[in-house]
Amino acid sequence: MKKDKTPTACHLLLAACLFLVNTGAAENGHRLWLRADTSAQATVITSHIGATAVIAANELRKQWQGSPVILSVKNTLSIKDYGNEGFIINENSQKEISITAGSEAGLLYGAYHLLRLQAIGAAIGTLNISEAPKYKIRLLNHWDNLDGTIERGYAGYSIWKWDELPQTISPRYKEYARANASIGINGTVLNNVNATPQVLTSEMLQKVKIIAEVLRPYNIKVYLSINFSSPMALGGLNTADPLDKDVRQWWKNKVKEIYQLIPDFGGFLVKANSEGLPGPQDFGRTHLDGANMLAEALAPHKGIVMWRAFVYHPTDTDRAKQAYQEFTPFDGKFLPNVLIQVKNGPIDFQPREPFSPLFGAMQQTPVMSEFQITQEYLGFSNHLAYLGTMYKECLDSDTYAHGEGSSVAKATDGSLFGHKISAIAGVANIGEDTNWCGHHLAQANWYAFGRLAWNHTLSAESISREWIRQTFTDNEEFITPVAEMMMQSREAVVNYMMPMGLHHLFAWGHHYGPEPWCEVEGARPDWLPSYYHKADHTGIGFNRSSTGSNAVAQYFSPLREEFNHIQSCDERYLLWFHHVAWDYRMKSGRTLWDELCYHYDKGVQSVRKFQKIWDSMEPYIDAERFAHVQARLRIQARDAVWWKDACLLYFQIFSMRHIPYELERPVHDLDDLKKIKLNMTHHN
Ligand code: GCV
Repeated sequence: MKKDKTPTACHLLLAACLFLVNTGAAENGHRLWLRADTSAQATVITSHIGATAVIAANELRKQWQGSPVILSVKNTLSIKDYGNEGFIINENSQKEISITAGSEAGLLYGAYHLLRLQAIGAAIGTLNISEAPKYKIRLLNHWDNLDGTIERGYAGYSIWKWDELPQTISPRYKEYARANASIGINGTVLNNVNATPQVLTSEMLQKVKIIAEVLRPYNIKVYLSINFSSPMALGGLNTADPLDKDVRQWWKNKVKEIYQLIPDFGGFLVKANSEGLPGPQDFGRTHLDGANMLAEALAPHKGIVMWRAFVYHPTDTDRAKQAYQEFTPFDGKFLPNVLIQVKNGPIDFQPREPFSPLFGAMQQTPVMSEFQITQEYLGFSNHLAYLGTMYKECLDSDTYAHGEGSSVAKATDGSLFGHKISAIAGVANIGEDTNWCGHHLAQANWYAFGRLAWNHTLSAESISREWIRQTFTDNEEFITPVAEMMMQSREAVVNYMMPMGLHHLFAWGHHYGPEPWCEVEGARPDWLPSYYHKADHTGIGFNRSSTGSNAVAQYFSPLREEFNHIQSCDERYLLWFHHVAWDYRMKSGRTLWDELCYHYDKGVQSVRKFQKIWDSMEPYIDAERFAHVQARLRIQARDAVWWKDACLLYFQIFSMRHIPYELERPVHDLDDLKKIKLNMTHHN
């Protein structure tokens, strides 16, 4: 019989499917790194019926492709070593796998661990694993406002739909909880540290309660940022003085109300007397008085206070020294449920800063680090900047607090100073964009933060590789070059924005583009770039050595001396600590000016290289994500040239030297660049 050559609907469908396989199926990135096949039907045995154990079992049933798994919670001594959230995974001679933990939360993390091993092709050989988180509290900080906007958010509006709550529960909440649990995040601060008192109204708390209920089975507690003047704004009191008896009672009542609704509420995050926010100093009191008052209200419920050290006054002395000066005198005086939350660097999430000297200096108070996952100063969600390397750079920095080997990680995870509580926070880059983070590759920063919060000894590279493999493909032809590109990406941003310790060269009104020349009449000096770069005809950089502001003295020896001397100072921080002559000889043999030009140029060339790498990756992944990242890299390449030209042409006014002839020439005129005003509204 002659075959009919006319294509049927079936043929067309098949052709369409083959086309999609070849080119990569349409893909919007919504599934993050959680892409395992869910048709596994694994045998999972457990007698635990709590919601968290049920999630663990169901995740395994749907995704685990191997031997039967037995889940059990035990309180044996061997398990206690792994803390409440740790787990042990073993395989016996009958090829049964057991996940044993001290709590259902441990089972959940064990299940996700096993599934991750499977997803990255590492669930091989006889399994014999034990894990416990390095930090007890692993938090996201959302800078989400109650009106749905997000401060420094670049992935759309907030995922928290306060208008719809408590009646309507967005399916996103559960997806969010699952993604976080899969990387070990166990807490989230729902609202902006620039907090409105309204977050504590009874009506709002009913809404918070609903979110807490969705997150709870995933072992995620909710926390809130509070406004220090809430007793006045909400309670009608005429003061918020932390030593006032009525104020103290108001907070106790409010806390009680919260715990009646949310019995496992985590606690408060507080930004006080910082950037115009109210605080105890408004009433002649101290950070200590304020933090301890809240701690006292929360303690009976096992809640904590995370009091931020991001404080600085509008003076013309060195802003980098202020937090240390304000907080170290209170060391040892805070109540046991207070943690001091410190940004990774002494200023403010710049592309590169040395670690804050508060890490290591406050030894009798638990200090937690705050990292930015959102890229406020790193090109928003337009630029590729894999931050695993940046988090590691800070966590691995040696504070020398107890001699060599006193890393920031050890100074904050409780091990160096013997603290019972330990925490780490990351300012979320999550919004309602379909792909959650704006840039597909920015999902890696959320992932890397979670993985390092669980285990800060992991390498940034191994995290990037496991993330790529789960998110895109197991093809090494893709993983290796993309991982290399990610590993170099943050350094590239530092190079084209502010290399060698330069900082805060951002435009007024937003933190996206360059404006090293920015002068605003009447503005606080420490919100202006010239306060930081101090470029003049003799050189450039902020003298924080012993002949200058002496900020180096806030570090322990021998780091203090290392930073203090221009010859021994790590060149990555040179202009952070020194005002350096334009013809100073760098280790490369070049003059400072030439070296600066080389760094800016290198930043631009790196992004060009990323474009080439990415374009050659087209055959390996779906067309949609490929095109999206490609478009973002184009923006980044243009922005990198903008940054380079703006900074070099401007600093050239002072250096009066030419850009080395072998480097790319500027393509912009300084006067044109000075006219650029982006339409983004925000203070400084
Ligand atoms: C939440 C910087 C940011 C502000 C942010 C502040 C903070 O100044 O620009 O948007 O406010 O840090 O961390 O409190």
